[in-house]
This record gives sequence, structure tokens and C-alpha cells, in this order.
Amino acid sequence: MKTALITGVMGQVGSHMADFLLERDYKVVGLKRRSASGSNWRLKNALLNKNFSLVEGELTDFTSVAGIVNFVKPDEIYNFAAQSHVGTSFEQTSHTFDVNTIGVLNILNSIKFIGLNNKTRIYQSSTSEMFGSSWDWVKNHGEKYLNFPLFEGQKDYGPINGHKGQNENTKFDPQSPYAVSKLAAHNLVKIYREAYGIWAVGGIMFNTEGPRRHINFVTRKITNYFTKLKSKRDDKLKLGNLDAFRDWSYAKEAVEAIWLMTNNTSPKEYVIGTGETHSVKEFLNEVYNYYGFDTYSPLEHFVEIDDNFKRPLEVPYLCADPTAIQRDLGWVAKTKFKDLVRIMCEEENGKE
Ligand code: G4F
Repeated sequence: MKTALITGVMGQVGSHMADFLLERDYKVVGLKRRSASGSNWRLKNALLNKNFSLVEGELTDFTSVAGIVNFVKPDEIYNFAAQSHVGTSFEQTSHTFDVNTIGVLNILNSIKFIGLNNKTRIYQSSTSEMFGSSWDWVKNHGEKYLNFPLFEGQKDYGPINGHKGQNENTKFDPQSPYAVSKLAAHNLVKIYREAYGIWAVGGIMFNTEGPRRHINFVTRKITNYFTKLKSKRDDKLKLGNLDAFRDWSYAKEAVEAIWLMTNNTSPKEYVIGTGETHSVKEFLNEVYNYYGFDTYSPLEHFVEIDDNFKRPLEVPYLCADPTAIQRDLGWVAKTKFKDLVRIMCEEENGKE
């Protein structure tokens, strides 16, 4: 029986990873921050499983990480612990680097100093935010896709105007402290792999969503708002930039790609995404249409643009080119945009 250590296990991707591994007869140890105030609602399946346990620890404290790694001696470490909110990273810069960069160093150094190089594999959750403005689609193709009316969405679901999407060879051009902290960690993973032979790999994940997403992120913020609206709610949904395009995949499916990468014959980086891109505005429209509110009030009635939710710098366009992971590992995203919205709306009730 393999043992996996999952950091960030209370979060969306971490909790799905726990469920996925438990179904495959892993013993799973979840790292829980002492200060974590959130409830365990995402772990309701895992907590019923005798092969699952939680251990208290702090990723930013080397002694804590090394102590846990030495105790668990995992076959696989999945690092999802992060200050993962891009907007917040502009306000909490040092904290972002402490968790997202130093935390990863603490894991890598634990493996190195304890001497688990030949036993433990590490999956680091890297991000498409690292691409940042690597492809300036406004400059390349004009503003055709910006500022269309709220009810009009992009018509073709693929990459815009023939752009192939970002892949393993696309250059990085981070646009936030979050993205820089993640890029540093991504590079450290490669350096420790080459310098010390540690089996470590960074998966470049595009946006992953689903009913377990925290409401601080735009997709759940929208589905949560409209679900509560059904039982009367008079405040407006305050949002920032609606013109950003994102490649939204279903977190529950993405964990299989993560597992395949970690169990690959050799450590190799891949992008993980659907190959479709949609704007925040389209997401908003899709949720609105799901509920059918158009029968009594236009969407504009519910939404207000609030500059507080805009970022000092924005990443305008992300779309994965997942050719390599499909070719090498056979992974392909099955749930695309419309189904993802439906799943999120259907399962919204009863959540935080
Ligand atoms: O939902 P978001 O906050 O996700 P974002 O910034 O794309 O980052 C997510 O995906 C990354 C992978 O690509 C992860 F690395 C990261 O940890 C996180 O999971 O924002 C999506 C878009 C942005 O363009 C944002 O400016 O939505 C825009 N937006 C507009 N109004 C908003 C809001 N975002 C948030 N969170 N809240 C708003 O009110």
C-alpha cells in the first residue's frame, strides 16, 4: 500500500486528491495548518475512510515539515498548500512568498536532508498564472473580444483567432506576486531534480473549478450568489474585470492528470487544462441562463462593477494547449465549460 502526504488537503484540489487516492487504496495523510479555521466539509468522504488521517503542521516552518516527512516517509507528496488568491498576493506579498516559495523549499530540503531521494516523489502545484502576459492577444488581434455586451458571449469555444494556447514551451511572463512566487517554486523543483536527483515535478494547472471551490474565486462567487438569490437577496453581485479569459477545468477530473504525472516513468512537466477558453462574462451569462432569471429581470440588474475587485495587473487570456498530456499520458478533460457550470449550479445548495 502506497502512502501519500497531501498539503492543502482542506482545499478544493487537495480534498479531491484525497478522495481519488483513497479510492485507489492509498494510505493518505493530510497536512492541516494549526491555524486553519475552515471546516472539514470538503473532507466528508475522506474522514470516513480508515486509511485517511490528518496531521497538524506548518509548511513555512522547516522543522515542522521535516518532522512530518520523516514520520510519514511518504511515497508521494502532493503540494497544494498555497496562498492561492492572485488578488490577495498584491496585499500579502511576504506571506505569499513564505507559503508558495519557502514552503516548497522546505519540502525539497526535507527530502534532501532526510535522504528520501530514492523513495519519495513530489508533485508541485504550479500554475498557468506563470504565463501571465506571455501572449498579448489584444495586441495581436485587436479588442474585438473585449467589452462586448453582457448578453453576448464568445461564439467559438477554442483558442481565439488561431492562437494555439499556452503549452510546455510557452515562455513565462508573470504578472503578480503570486505568479512570481509560484514560478520561483517551479524553478526550484527543476533545480533540486537536476542537482540532487529528487523525483519532483511541477504541473502547470490552469483554473480548476467545481462545487468545492472557495467563494473568493470568481466562478463560485457567481454560482453562490445566484443560488442564494433564489431565496431573495437584495445586494448586488460585485465583480471586477469581466473580460479576462480563463481555461476552466473540473477539479475532480484534474486530479487524475496530477496522479498520472506523479506516476509517470520520468518526471516531466505538463500543462493541465481543457483547451477551451471563456471570459468571466460568459461564465456569468451561463449561470444566469441556467437559472432562467431572464424571465423577470435582465442580468445587468444583478451585477455591479466594483473597482475593489480589479487587480493592479491582470492576466487577460489563458488557454491551455493540452496536446502533450493527452499524447503521453492519455489524459483529456471530459467536462467542458457548459457542463462545469451546470455541475456547479446543481451542487451549490447547502455549501458555505
Ligand atoms: O477566480 P479568480 O480569482 O482566479 P485566477 O486569478 O484566474 O487564479 C486561479 O487560477 C490560477 C490558475 O490559472 C491559480 F493558480 C490560482 O491559484 C487561482 O486558482 O479570477 C479569475 C478572473 C480574474 O481575471 C479576475 O480578475 O476573474 C476576474 N474577476 C472578476 N471579478 C474576479 C472577480 N476574481 C475574483 N476572485 N473575484 C471577483 O470579484
